[in-house]
Amino acid sequence: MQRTKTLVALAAILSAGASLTLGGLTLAGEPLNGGLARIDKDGDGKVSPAEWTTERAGLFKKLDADRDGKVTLDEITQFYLKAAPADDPKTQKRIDAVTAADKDGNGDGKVTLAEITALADREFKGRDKDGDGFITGDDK
Ligand SMILES: [Ca+2]
Ligand SMILES: [Ca+2]
Ligand SMILES: [Ca+2]
Repeated sequence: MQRTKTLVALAAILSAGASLTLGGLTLAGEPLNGGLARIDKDGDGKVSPAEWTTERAGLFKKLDADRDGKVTLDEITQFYLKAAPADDPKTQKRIDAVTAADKDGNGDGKVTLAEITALADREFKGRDKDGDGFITGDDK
């Protein structure tokens, strides 16, 4: 009977979404939030550096409306205004996030794929709080 009780308790812990580590093997961690789950293409519950960079490169392509390989503030603004109005605080945050790539690059007012990739690298390292090389729900 003791064994049955233990299994019931284990099932309760797992269904609560808690992280349970047995001998270094993590059975279940915090799930990824919506935005990160979308980036997690292979669905393993972790965002790898490759998945992160691929997402950023995909965003760059969408932003570069005239496909000249550079994203201007105008292109960024037009893109995000389709998602939310100008007075939505999210709009300015999204615009700032992309223009930060230019400030970290050569500051010519245009963002290149190289600049956005370099920024993505640093963002990834900043979000991988426990430094295990992946962004997971446990990185808070
Ligand atoms: Ca993944
Ligand atoms: Ca462009
Ligand atoms: Ca991590």
